[in-house]
Order: sequence, then structure tokens, then C-alpha cells
Amino acid sequence: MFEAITQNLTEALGNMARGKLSESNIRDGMAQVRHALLEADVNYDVAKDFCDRVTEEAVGEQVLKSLKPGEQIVGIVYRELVNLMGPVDHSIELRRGEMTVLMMCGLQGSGKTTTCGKLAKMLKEEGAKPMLVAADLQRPAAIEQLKVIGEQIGVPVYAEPADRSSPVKVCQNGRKEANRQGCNILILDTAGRLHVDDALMKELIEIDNRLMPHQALLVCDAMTGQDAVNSAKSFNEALELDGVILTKLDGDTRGGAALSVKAVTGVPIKYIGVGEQLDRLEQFHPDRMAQRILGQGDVATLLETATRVLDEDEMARQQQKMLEGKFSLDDFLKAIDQMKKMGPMKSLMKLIPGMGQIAGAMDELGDMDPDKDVKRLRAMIQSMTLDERQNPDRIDRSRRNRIAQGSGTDPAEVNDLLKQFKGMSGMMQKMAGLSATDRFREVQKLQREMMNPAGQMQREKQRSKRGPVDKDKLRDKRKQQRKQAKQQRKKNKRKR
Ligand SMILES: Nc1nc2c(ncn2[C@@H]2O[C@H](COP(=O)(O)OP(=O)(O)OP(=O)(O)O)[C@@H](O)[C@H]2O)c(=O)[nH]1
Ligand SMILES: [Mg+2]
Repeated sequence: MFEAITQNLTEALGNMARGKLSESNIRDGMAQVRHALLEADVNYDVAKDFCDRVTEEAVGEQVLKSLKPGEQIVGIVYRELVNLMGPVDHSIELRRGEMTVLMMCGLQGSGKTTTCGKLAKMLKEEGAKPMLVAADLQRPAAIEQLKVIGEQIGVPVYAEPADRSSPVKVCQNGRKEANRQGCNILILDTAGRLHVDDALMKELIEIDNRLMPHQALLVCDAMTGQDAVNSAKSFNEALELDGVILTKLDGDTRGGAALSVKAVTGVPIKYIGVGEQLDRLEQFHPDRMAQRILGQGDVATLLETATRVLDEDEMARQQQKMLEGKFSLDDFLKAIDQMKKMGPMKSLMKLIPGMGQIAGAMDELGDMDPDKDVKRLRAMIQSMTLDERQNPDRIDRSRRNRIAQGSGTDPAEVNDLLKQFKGMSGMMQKMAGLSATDRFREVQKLQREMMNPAGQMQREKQRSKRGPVDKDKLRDKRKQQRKQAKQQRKKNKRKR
């Protein structure tokens, strides 16, 4: 998400921080910032106003006279970014004995139906009892799509045959049914159109007038950039939106929509869609987004995802085993599987401060993919016997060759894995005997090492230079080596 803008902004701010700051080079630097924003498809007026505000604050005497003016400017940019996108109130009020109605609207294909499902799932997990209403009678398959989603998340769906009903009627009957079933949130999935047109607006305004939803939420596709912002403006004029849900932020979006929607329409982004699966919905936090855009990671989201998807008991069990020095390769495999639940490695890396740019560089290199590495690790461990996973010390040369062959890797890689694992286990055991402060220091050291994946990159480069492993050639080479070793042994014997 937003790699280009992050790179351009950090470059512009970095340049400012390095040189001696004066009013004129602040203005030059801010011109570069403006360029970065426009390139990310931020609305022209929004980018201009933003830079004017930051410049005004930055050329203030206090900033220039301060000890670290460069850092102060980053601080101002951060604060202004947060102001640009916020504030946001995520609350959805649930009143006893009253049905909360949420109306979702948006252009065709923006992700309304999927987002209805995601939101229903999120609300259900928070203890609410939602019901989905299939109010899109435009597209024949829409009703079926919502029913399938409802089934997946265990939420009831109210629908009527498209040819014998109208959107308003379905919504009204849906509310009755929801009352009957004791639900407390009604989510209306309305129809989309290719463009904002009168027929669509009329249909939505009618639902709005009759159902009087507590919140009208616009679903916007972030990939469409300024078009999304313009449609938000039109929808807001007709419906008075309460919030925007920006979808497809997991894709190759430049960030323009996320940065401009609030400033152009006055309506905040409340949620973001970060994947097709129904658990890929996050609350939108302007401060976290600003941190991500400035390349400072987003640890809060990382921790939230971890608490949501990781199996706490399993984690506690693994930690205990680590501290007791009983952590096996089998546990390592389980830990990898837990990590995978949190999403693709590359998107996780972008949430860790300082790792975002490394993940970006990997994207550029193309063939460097941490998820592929995880797959290789899995393949190697799965090619080991249970006994080998518990006692990696028993893995000798011939076993190593077998594992490499079974997993389509090469023996050097298996060796690397075993070495790394040994190092890790040793460290864990060492940590078990340390005080909390020393343990913290060790973790920091480990983090620093992780932040410098130079060794890893070099290995990747070598691997891609070597090309895929030619197993026959490798076997011949090993045979040759064994023969030479045998001859050497004979020679040594004769000497003795
Ligand atoms: N990658 C990604 N895909 C998404 C996201 N949200 C929705 N999609 C995909 O976008 C496509 C359209 O989603 P729908 O939910 O059918 O969109 P819609 O607005 O209901 O479409 P209409 O009913 O035809 O107007 C589907 O393939 C979804 O899987 C998201 O956050 N990320
Ligand atoms: Mg739909």
C-alpha cells in the first residue's frame, strides 16, 4: 500500500533534514512534497492547501531555531496528515429495543456486497445480531451472492424474488423479519451503477426516506483514485453520508483517495478493506495511516491483527517450550503456520517500522518474496521425519541430501535452516536465564539483525544467479565429492 508516496515523501523530508534549513530550502522541499502528493493522485487543491499549511508552520521562527528542525518538519507533516484524514468516530450505536439500520451504497463493483459481509462479521464478533438485506434487485446474481456470504459468516439474509418486489419493499420487510428474529442491526446491500445517475440516486433516496438509516456508508474502490473522491462528493450531496469505506487498499493503490476523501467531502473514512476475504476489514485510523505513509510502520495494527487471529493457547505453549529449551522444528512449523494466518509476509513487514522500504525493495526485485521463503521452509521441515524434527542434531549429510531432494531445495539451504534453528534455540535458552531488562536488550539485538537482511538478500541473489537446482548435476557432483573423500581417506591410511 502506498509504496511510491512513502518513498517520495521520505526522500523529500530526508533532503530537508540533511541540509541546513532556511526558509528558501523549506519552500523547495515542500514543493517536492507537493509533487509526491500529486503523483499519488491526491486532489490538486488538497495537496496545495496541505503544503501551504505545513510551510507556514515550518518557516515559523521556533522551528528554524530548534535543535533539530528537520525532525520538527516531519512532525508537522505527520500532524497535518492526521488532520487531513480525521477525526473519525467508528462507533455504531446499538440501542436496546431499537433496530440500527446501516445503508451501504456505492458504484458498481466497488465492493458493497463483500463489505456488507465483512461488516456483519465484525459486528457479530463484537456481540451484535446483524441481518443482511438483499436490496440489490438490479443484478440477477446479487441476491445469491449475498446469501452465500451470509451462510459463510452465519448471519441471516433477507431476500425476496427480484421480479416481484422493489428495493424499498425488501428493506421494509427485512426490518420486520429482523425484529421477528431478534436481530439488532440491519445492513442494506443496495444496487450499484456504473456512474452516478438519477435512477440510482432516486432509488437510494427513497430507501433513505423510508428506512431512515442511522448511518449511510459509501463504499469506494481505492483503485479508482480521484473518481472515487468525485463519486463520494455526488453521493454525499444526495444522501448526507456518515462515512466512507475504502476498499481494495491491499492492491496497487497510490493513496490519492485515502488522502483526499475527507478534505474534499468532509466525510471521514471509517473502515478500509484490505483483501477479498471476509475478515479483511479494518477500522481506519488517520494516525496509523499517517505513520504508514511516512514509512514509520504501524505496530498498533500489527498487534491488533495478532491478538485477533493468533491462537493464544498455542502461542503460550510454544513460548513455554522455547524457554524450557524444548522448542522443536515441529513447533517452528506451527509458529510459521500461525504467522501465515496474519496475512502475507510482505504486508506484515510493511507494518514494522523500518521494514516497509525493505518490503518495497523486494517488490521491485520481483523474485524476492518472503512468502516463497516461508513455503521453502515449510517444504524442508515437512520433508523431515518426526524424529528429525524433534532432534535436528541427528540430521547428517545423507539425511540432509534426502531432505533437500524431497523439498526441491538444495542441501546448503537445509544446512542454513538447521544452523539458524540451532542459533535460535540457543538464544531462547539463554534468554530464559536472563532478567527482563537483559531479555529486552537481546530482543532489540535480534530486531537489529532482522532489520539488516543483507545476508538473506545475498543468498537470494546467488540462488537466482544459479537458477533452479539441476538435481542430476548435483547428484554427480556429490558422487564425485564422495569419491575424492574416499581416495583421500585411503591415502591417509597408507601414510599411517
Ligand atoms: N482485493 C480486494 N478485493 C475486494 C475488496 N473488497 C471487494 N473486493 C472484490 O471486488 C469485487 C466486487 O465486489 P462486490 O462486493 O461484488 O462489489 P459490489 O459493489 O457489491 O458490486 P455490484 O453489486 O455489482 O455493484 C469482488 O471480486 C470482491 O472480491 C478488498 O478490500 N480487496
Ligand atoms: Mg453487490
